Amino acid sequence: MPVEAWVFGRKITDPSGDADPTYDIIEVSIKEGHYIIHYKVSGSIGSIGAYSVLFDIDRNPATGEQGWWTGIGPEFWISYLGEDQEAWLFTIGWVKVKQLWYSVEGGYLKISDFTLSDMGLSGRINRIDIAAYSYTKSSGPMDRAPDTGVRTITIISPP
Ligand SMILES: [Ca+2]
Ligand SMILES: [Ca+2]
Repeated sequence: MPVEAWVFGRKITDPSGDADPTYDIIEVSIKEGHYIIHYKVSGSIGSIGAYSVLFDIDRNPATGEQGWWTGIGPEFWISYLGEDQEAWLFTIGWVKVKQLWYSVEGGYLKISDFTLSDMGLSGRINRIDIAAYSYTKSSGPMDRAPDTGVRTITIISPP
């Protein structure tokens, strides 16, 4: 993917129909200001689904969490764990960093209340890689956006 200036609200899109509708990611975006993730699947957000946005903040897939997420190497990720009705910011080893607020509105899962500083990023310009996953705890990954690779973005913190 080409490097692009971060435009808050820009969507990471994925084809519809390439997974079970509960897990079939069609778009993910992050809004400016309160850093709200908008996560949309082609069906309904699942009560037993799990949806994650992965942040490879050192842009090195060899560092960070591996397992299902080999090839991305996220240092931090935000997950909505449907069966637990919780959204968390995690770091390596599934260590909980911060509990987040979420809602399901208009077909979107909305997760908010996280900041760049929660991931050790300053207010300077930061370039990071991002990908999204839907998965089940028993079966693993169900869909990914983008389907291969990551989206490299430059975050320019609001003044
Ligand atoms: Ca999809
Ligand atoms: Ca990494």
